[in-house]
Amino acid sequence: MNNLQKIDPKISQLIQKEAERQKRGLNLIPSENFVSPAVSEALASVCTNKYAEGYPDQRYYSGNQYIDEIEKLAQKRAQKLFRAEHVNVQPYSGSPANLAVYLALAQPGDTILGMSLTHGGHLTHGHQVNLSGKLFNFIQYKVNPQTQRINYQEIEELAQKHRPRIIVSGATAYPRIINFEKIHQISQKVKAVSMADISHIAGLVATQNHPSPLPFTDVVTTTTHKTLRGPRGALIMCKKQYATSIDRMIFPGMQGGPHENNIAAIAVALQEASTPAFQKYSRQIIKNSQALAQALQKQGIKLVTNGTDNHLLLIDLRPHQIKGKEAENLLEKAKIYVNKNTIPYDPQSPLNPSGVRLGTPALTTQGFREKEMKKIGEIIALLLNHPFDQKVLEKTQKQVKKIIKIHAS
Ligand code: DSN
Repeated sequence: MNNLQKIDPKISQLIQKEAERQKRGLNLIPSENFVSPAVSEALASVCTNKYAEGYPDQRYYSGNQYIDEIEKLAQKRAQKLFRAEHVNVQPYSGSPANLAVYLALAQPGDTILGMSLTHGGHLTHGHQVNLSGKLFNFIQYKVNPQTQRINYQEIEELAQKHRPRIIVSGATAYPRIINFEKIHQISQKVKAVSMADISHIAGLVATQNHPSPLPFTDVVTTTTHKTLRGPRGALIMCKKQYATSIDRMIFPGMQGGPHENNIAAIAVALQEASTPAFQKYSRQIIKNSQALAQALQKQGIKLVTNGTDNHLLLIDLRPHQIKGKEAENLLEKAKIYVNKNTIPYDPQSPLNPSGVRLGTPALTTQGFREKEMKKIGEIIALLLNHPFDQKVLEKTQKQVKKIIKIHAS
C-alpha cells in the first residue's frame, strides 16, 4: 500500500483503520467473509484496466485474448464445481443477476412466486420497494407460523392458484435446509421456471454440505462473496435452453463492460472452493454455527426454528428487553458484529425488528472452532440478557479482546 499512502494518505489511512477493525472484532455477519490473499491479488490486478464488452471470442474491443481465457476459466470452473450446463460470470452482483433472470424469462407484469423478505427471503425476491416487486406481480410465500420452516404445501397452493412464470427459492435469513427438489417439482407441475438463489449457501452447496439445486433447477443464481469466499460478484447458472436469453439480458440488456478483475478473482475463488481444504472449511462452518446455537440456547436464548442446519442462526429477541437495532448496537460495543433482522411474523417494524442474524463463515475462515464458538455464544447471551448493565458490557469487552488476542497469537 506504499503508493496509496503517498498519493492518497486519507483513503490509505481509512483502509488501514478498516483492516484494524476487521482484525479486532468478531464478525458474525453471515453474508460476510475474508477472501484469501490470492483472491485479493487477482481483484487488485491489471484486469481492471480492460474493457471487454461482449463474451469470450465475441468482444467489442481488441486486446482481449488473455481476458477471454480468464473468463472462460471462470465459467469452466463454476460449471464443474456446481454441475451447471451453462454459466454467466458477468453479473456485477446478486441483485442485477436476479433481475436479469426475471427480465429474460418473464415479461413485466407477469406473476412470479418468491419468499417474503420478512420471512427470510431477499429484497430482490419481489419486495414492493425493490424493482423486482415493482416490475412483476410477485406473490410472496411465508414460513409456517408454528415450525417457522418453509411451507412447501403453501408454495404449491399459491403456484396452482396464481400459475407463476417463475418460482424463486433461496433465502438470506433461513437457518434450515431448503428442499430445492420439492420446489422444482412444484414448478414442473404448474409449468413454471424454477429458480434458486443460493447466494448465502453457495459454499455449502459446492461442497455438498447443503443439497444442491443443480442440475435439476432451471436457473440458479448466486453471489460469490458469502460462504463461497470470493470477491463481490455473481454467477447465473442455467440449463442450456435458457442460456441465450439470460446472456443477452446481462449484456447488452442490462450491463456494459464486465468487471474482469472481479471475474479473475471469482475464478481463483472457484479454484479454492474445489480443494479438500475448502471442503473441510465448509463442514466447519456448520459445526461452528451449531456449537454457537447450542451455547446460546443453553443460556436461554430463543432461536428461530430452534437451531440451524447451515451457516446462520436467527435470535428471537421477543422475550428480551431490547429489539434488533439495540441488540446490534450493544453487541457492536463489545466488537461483536451481527445484523438486526426480522423474524417470521415479526410484530415490530423492519427498522427495529425482533431479531438479530448471526453466522459463522467469517470466523471459521479465521480458524475459530467449536470451543471458541461456545465462549462467544456465552458472551452474546450475557449481553442480551443484561442489556443495560455497564459492568457486564465492560466484562464482555475484555473477554472479546482476550479471545481475539489468544486466537491471533
Ligand atoms: N445483503 C445480503 C445479506 O446480508 O444477506 C443479501 O444480499
